[in-house]
Amino acid sequence: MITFFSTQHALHAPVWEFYRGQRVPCFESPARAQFVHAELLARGHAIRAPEVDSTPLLAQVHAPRYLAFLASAWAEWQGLSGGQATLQPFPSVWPVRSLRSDVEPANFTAKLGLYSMDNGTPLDAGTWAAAKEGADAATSAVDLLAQGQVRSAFCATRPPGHHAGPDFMGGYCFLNNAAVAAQAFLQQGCERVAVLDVDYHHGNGTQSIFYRRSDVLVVSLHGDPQTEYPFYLGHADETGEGPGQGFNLNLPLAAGTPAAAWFDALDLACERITRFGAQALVVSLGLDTYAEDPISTFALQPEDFLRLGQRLARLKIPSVFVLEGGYAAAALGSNAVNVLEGFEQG
Ligand code: OKP
Ligand code: ZN
Repeated sequence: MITFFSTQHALHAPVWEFYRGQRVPCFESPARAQFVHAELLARGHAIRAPEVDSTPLLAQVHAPRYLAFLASAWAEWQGLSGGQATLQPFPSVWPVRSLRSDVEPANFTAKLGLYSMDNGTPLDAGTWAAAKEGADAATSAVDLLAQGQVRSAFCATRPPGHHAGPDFMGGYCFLNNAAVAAQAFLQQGCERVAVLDVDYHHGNGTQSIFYRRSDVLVVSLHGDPQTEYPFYLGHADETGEGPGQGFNLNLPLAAGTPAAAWFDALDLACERITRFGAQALVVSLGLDTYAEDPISTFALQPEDFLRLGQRLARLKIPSVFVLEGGYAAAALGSNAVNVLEGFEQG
């Protein structure tokens, strides 16, 4: 499969996050993309650098003031941190219910809270550059498919994107690459695009971006938000709103769900995508459904990722895969490439 990768991902390398009351090394690390890159090379897949600028599409997916904040956040943080490169900004205050989020404060910490859904998504000096490269990869992949030579492509990028909403970051995500890809397909003339999110965590950002629209169907299989991140979205009764009514499908599964039940849900997801008549598919490819994932509870084995790819191939829709989660880093490459090769086997 033709894949997109850039070493710029490594410019986003925050050192630690909070986990159960402790400072722990970031689960979402540069090593993840390195393992994927190595496996793509080893198994003979073509690797290209992203070359198409996603700026116009980003403006359709994210709010201007959020993009402006992200692009300048590190420079602004330097004023508060005294330029100490090891200090990471974390939000400490949020505009919850009854507080105003329509006015952007001048204070940096206040802005950081306004544009964050959690304190688990540290910004780094190169966050903007790395995230922008991921959005450029998504745009490049769709452009490649639009040229008509190939019917699938994969973006081996990080940080992930599916938790990033119209105007907020969260869950290790800053720019919503899957939404950028969907928007790019529309721009190329598709009338109906499906996003299928198979990451362990509900893609709340993608859902929110398209919640009131019928041109992009969003379908997600994920750990039940009653117990799993992102907790505040991803329930089965979220079906879309206004013109988007009926164009959002959530298939939450209890923590610990075995692989057989996961594949049953995948069938339901695929049937909905077929009934929608999607002309293009964006797959938010999280591999944290793997049994050995350190922060997730599903039970997929390496061979199940081949089977996932094979099932998606049966949809017979031009498909762009974008990398989301997956934190058993050493197995991430082989699990991801298994999906791609399963897809190519059809
Ligand atoms: C991102 B993706 C608190 C730990 C919570 C949030 C999980 C984000 C998963 N520091 N982490 O969907 O794989
Ligand atoms: Zn995830």
